[in-house]
Amino acid sequence: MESTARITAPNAPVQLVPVLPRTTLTAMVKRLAAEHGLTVSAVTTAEAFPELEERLLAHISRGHVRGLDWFTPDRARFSTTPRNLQPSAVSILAVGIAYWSVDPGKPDDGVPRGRIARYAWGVDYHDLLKQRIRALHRAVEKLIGCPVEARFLVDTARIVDRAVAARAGLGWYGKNACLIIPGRGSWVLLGELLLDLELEPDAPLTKHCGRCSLCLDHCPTGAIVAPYTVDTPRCLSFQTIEQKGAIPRELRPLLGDWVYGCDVCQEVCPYTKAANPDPDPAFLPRSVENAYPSLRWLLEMTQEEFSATYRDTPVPRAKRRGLARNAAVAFGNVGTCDDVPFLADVVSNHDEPLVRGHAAWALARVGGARARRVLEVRRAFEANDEAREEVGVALEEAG
Ligand code: B12
Ligand code: SF4
Ligand code: SF4
Repeated sequence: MESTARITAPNAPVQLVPVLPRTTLTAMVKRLAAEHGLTVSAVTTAEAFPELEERLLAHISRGHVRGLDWFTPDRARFSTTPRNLQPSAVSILAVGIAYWSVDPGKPDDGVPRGRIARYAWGVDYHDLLKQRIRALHRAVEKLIGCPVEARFLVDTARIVDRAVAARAGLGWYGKNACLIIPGRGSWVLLGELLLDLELEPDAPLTKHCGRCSLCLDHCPTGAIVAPYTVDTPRCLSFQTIEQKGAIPRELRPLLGDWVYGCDVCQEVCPYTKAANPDPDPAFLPRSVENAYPSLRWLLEMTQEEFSATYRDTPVPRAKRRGLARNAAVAFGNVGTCDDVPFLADVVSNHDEPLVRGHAAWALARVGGARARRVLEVRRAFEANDEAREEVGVALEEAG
């Protein structure tokens, strides 16, 4: 149906706007989005998501978001009604930035190295998306010639980004719960622009995974407990980023070399594997430590080095302490008996008890009986209760 652009911003000058057919206006807004560095965009209405509310409440009651304290039933209900955020919203422009670029690969230099999830190699996508969305909003106002009331959202708990993008037809749900965007796979970060502007909604895509189950089969921890359902406490992304305390012992061997996030369920996906590279320089790692950091360096870095290396990237969310803890666990998985003296030093001297405790676990794993003497001494001298307990369990495991 051809209709005109409706501008209802409270202080909008009446009919300064050239009357544009809705489809034309929508095409112009999408073109502007692309010109402002937003790789993909699609439109849905600002109506509520009643089915999603049921899904979220069931997800919470089954314990699948345990550990995310903000993920409460109230928050879930709030997040399924976009007009709670902007009562005047008529349309939502779902946008995304593709971040798949060239993988420099883990250097083959004999240095034990960890692995950072791709989305965190370069600049923090929250800042980048917000900047680009804000610039797009200004461009839309300029196009129309009057103020447009809008709200910018990127990864807030106040709206479910994938659900909005799915209804807008930007992509479709994979069984790994990620939104798969045609031609880009799931290497796309999502955001929204709530607009007081009537745009032509797009239709949801009908595509699905078919019989494939590669992501469920390959998830290192079995966190994809059923198609489309990730059990957060088992997900390595949660454990390496959001977990502030100890990583559960049974998950530590499954962490492999991941020290920040995890990409396995995306890397094995045929649609994501076939993604077109989009070399947005913003997502390229500044140095090897931003993609494949040396585990030794992570365990020795000062706060200043941590801040300088990971400035403006998403990594500071884990804090120096969390990243070093993850490095200790990764050492337990990829280290060899040559690393025993280094790990013994970390167990004895790291300034963070959390890191000393996890290094004790790693030491027992790579050092076996050779680790016993160090661990016995540490059990006698460790002043922190939790670290001492870790040392005690590690001693039993050192055999
Ligand atoms: C909490 C959270 C997490 C948690 C929980 C993840 C989860 N799957 O629930 C943890 C910390 C584990 C996590 C991990 C990751 N996350 Co995260 N995370 C979020 C956050 C803040 C909320 C997600 C949420 O509400 N989850 C609850 C579940 C129930 O919702 P959902 O997975 O979005 O979608 C479900 C329902 O909507 C439902 N559903 C609704 N309608 C329909 C319709 C159909 C047909 C079907 C089948 C299903 C369905 O099914 C889905 C699966 O249960 C969003 C940002 C946001 N505000 O939305 C980012 C977000 C989902 N994360 C993102 C990313 C990149 C990641 C990681 C890849 C990071 C990494 N490399 O380590 C991993 C991927 C793990 C995975 N396989 O999901 C991106 C995803 C982009 C994309 N293309 O999908 C988002 C959207 C952030 C962003 N703005 O770009 N994340
Ligand atoms: S991010 Fe890693 S741990 Fe989490 S569901 Fe995907 S493969 Fe599993
Ligand atoms: S790996 Fe297979 S099942 Fe998993 S999201 Fe990709 S296509 Fe779907």
